[in-house]
Formats: sequence, structure tokens, C-alpha cells
Amino acid sequence: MQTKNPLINAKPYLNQTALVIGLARSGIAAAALIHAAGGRVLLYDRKSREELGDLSELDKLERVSWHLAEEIAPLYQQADFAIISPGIPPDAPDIRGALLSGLPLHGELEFASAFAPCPMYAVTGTNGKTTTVSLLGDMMEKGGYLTHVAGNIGYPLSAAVLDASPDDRIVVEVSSFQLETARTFHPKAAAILNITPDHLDRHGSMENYIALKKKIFANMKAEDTLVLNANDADCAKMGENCSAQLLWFSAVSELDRGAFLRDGQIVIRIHGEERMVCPAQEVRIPGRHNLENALAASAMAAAADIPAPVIRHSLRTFAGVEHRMEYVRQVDQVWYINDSKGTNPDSTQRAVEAMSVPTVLILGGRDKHIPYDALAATIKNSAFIQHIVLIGEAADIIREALNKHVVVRMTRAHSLEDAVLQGKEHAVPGGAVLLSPACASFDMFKDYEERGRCFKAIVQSL
Ligand code: UMA
Repeated sequence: MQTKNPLINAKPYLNQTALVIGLARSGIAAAALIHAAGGRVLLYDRKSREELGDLSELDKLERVSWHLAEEIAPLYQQADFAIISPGIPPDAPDIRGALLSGLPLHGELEFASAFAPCPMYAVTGTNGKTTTVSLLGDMMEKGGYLTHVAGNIGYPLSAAVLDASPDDRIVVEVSSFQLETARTFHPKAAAILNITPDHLDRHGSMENYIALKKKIFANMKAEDTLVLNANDADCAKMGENCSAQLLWFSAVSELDRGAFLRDGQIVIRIHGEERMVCPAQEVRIPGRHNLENALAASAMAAAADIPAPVIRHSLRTFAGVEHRMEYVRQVDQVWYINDSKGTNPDSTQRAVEAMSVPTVLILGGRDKHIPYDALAATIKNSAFIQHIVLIGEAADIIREALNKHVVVRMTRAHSLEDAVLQGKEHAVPGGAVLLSPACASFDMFKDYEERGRCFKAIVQSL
């Protein structure tokens, strides 16, 4: 198969066998990439075909063999290297076994990044990644580049590089899980948006989590650019040992280099010049947190030589992403807002801060062992959260945590449908029902996307 990507057409994996461990989105795309690069693929997942999603794309490939819900150990000897998906933790028996057998392991994003035929622009951070990469992708597209927005956003980098050509641009959302296995990953510019506790069940400590995030710029050089949040103390410190040029963003203070506000106007200062972008009020995506995302995307776009008028046009027209403060529908003068991507307390805090009408908040899911105190303080300080509906495994833990700080009426729902109906009952005309759970979705759903789609279907049926 010929692609538009010369690095793949060179068939560097001819006569090599890869063991792909995990056959969800990342594994399927990695298998297709290795196959296009000339390699043979052993397809492994601990789940059976019935338990996995649609694998029909892999049925079309030659030089593959299937090993679903089989013992993995015999496969280690048959492979030259293995590719692993980000959802598989490093201490999983499948991975420990591969390491013990001496098989070289590559993360999917790391592996795919070696095939990027064009510059990559990467974004990490705890919250705002998906909105920022989507907006940056829009700026790049409007700037005239065929742009592939890939990575943790749900479109694996392996699929993007298979479709990319040297004149394109790749914008990649990078998670801490993907950075665990990064070694040579080298974006032309990278942004770290913010750092608050998340995924500590996997990474062990905040220190480890920060160290992982810093890997995004480990291979960057003086001609590359790192964009950091000037108002996030942990984030601001991260650039200390970075070889790349630093740019900053701030919605609070003026900066020597980067994207900031002056008298309500977005200004970019780069290469010793100032570029006026537009009034902050004209940014279409709502909320203060989105203004920070807009500033980060603007700094990244400026580093990629996208002209200010193009950045302005994108900020004025980009309407936001699915599951992130997504306005679903108005029923009886009440807006229903899907923020299913609010999978940690900090993310939900930002959603709460963005509300400016009386709101019923739906909270709960699988607890991630992150304290709810800061979220409780934000709810208390908000004049708009009037009722909370609790769902899922974490309902009691959240109730107890909020009871210490907040005096808001709380009720318990036994399903998401029940929660929406309770939201409808307690909401007032002109108000809103906001799903922003502050928790993972895995107690009730496959992932946050399924939770968000389910919420939207329930709202559509009201
Ligand atoms: N498996 C094994 N053996 C094991 C453990 C797992 O075979 O010991 C199998 C599982 O059965 C499963 C596969 O390995 O089939 C793991 O797949 P996965 O969880 O990595 O799923 P993907 O669909 O490939 O999704 C991943 C990212 N998922 C995670 O990081 C958990 C997606 O991010 C990402 O969009 C996708 O790759 C494409 O790059 C999701 C996410 O929740 C959205 N990310 C976290 C977040 O945003 O907070 C980090």
C-alpha cells in the first residue's frame, strides 16, 4: 500500500514482527501502521473478539495473526518488539512479562511519532488539552495547512501519520499515560497548560506526574518552542531546564514573550514584536478557563507562524468540542450542558466557575482518590450552584466531602437518566442542568464519551 508519507513507503519494518498488545483504538491504528511499513503483526488483547469493539479494519490486513484472550507468553519469543496502548499500566502482567522476556517495548504515540513526515505541535496538561488542540488545529487549517488533530483526543497518532504528507501539520494531544513510554518524541512546539492532581492512582505521586509531563519537551532544541502557563506555579517552574525558547500565556498579567491580555485585548508578543489579536470578549468558547486555552493555542499558533488575522478569525468562530461544556438543548427554558469530560475535580471546578445562571450540577462516577475540598470551595463561592444530584460509586464520598463545606441541597440518583430527571425537576426557567461529574466514568460507562452520548440521548428524549 502506497501512502502520502515517504517514511512509511520506505517500508522500514520489512522482515520484522511486532507484537501489538491491546486492540482498542491505539492498537488497531498501530497494527495498520506497522503493516503499511512492511511489518508482520501479532495481534493480542486479553479480551475476546466479542468483548472488543469493531476490528474489521484489521481483517483486511495480510501478514497478521490473531491471539485474542490467549496466553501471551509464547508470543514474546516470536516478536522483534512490542507496541503497547496507553490504557495499559506499566505494572500490568502482560507488560511485566514482555519486559522480563527482554522484548523491546514502545508506546503507540512514541512509535508513531517516528513516522511524522511534518512538524508536530503537542499539547499536554491536566485540563483543557482537547479544547486547545481542537482550536489550534482550526487555526492551522485556517492558516492553509492540511492539519491532523490526533493523539489522546481519540484519533491515534498512528492513524494520523498514515494519512499525513510532508506539507501537512500534526497537532497532537498528549496524556501522561502516553508520556510514560515517550523517549524520542520531538514536537516543534509544545504547550503545558496546567498541572493539578489527576491519574495519581497510576503515577503514584504528584512528583511523578509532573516529571512525566516534562517529558513532552525532553528532546526539544533551541529552535523549538515551549509554551507554559505563567499563572500556574508548578507549570511555570517546569521550563527551568528546557533547551527550547519559552513563550508564556496569561489571562492576568502582561508578559515579555507570549499571549496575554491588555485592557481586555488579546495581544501576542513574539520575536520582539507585538500583534493585536482581538478583544477577549470576541472569543467564542465560553468561560475563563477557555480564555486560557485560547491564549495557549494563540501562542502555539504564533510559534507556528500563523498570522494574527487567522488566529483572530479562528477565536471568533471556533465553537468548542464535544463533551466539554457542550450546550445540548434547551427544554422549558433550561439549558442542558454536557461536560462529561470533567473527569477530575479541577476540571469540574472550571465548569462551575463558567456558570452564570442558576444551575443543577450532576456529580459522581468512579472516585479517583483526589480530594474534593477545592471543588467544594468553588461550589460554595459560586452564586449559581443551587442543587447537586449525586450519581455512581463516588456519591457517598462526594456527599461527605461537600457536607463539610457547602450548604447546597443534594439528592441521590440511581442512574444517569434518574439524575437528568431530577435535574429537570429542580432547575428553574433561565437556568441550567450541568453534567460535570468530577469523576471517571468506568463504574457505569465504557468511557466519558459514552457517558456524554448517553446524557445527550436522555436530554433529547425529554
Ligand atoms: N489490555 C490488555 N492487557 C492488559 C490491559 C489492557 O490486553 O493488561 C487491553 C484492553 O483490553 C484494551 C487495550 O488493552 O483493549 C487498552 O486500550 P486503551 O485503554 O489504551 O484504549 P484506546 O482506545 O487505545 O484509547 C487510548 C486512550 N485511552 C487511555 O489512555 C485510557 C484514549 O484516551 C485515546 O483517545 C486513544 O488511545 C487514542 O490515542 C482516553 C482517555 O481516557 C480518551 N485518556 C485519559 C484522559 O484523557 O484522562 C488519559
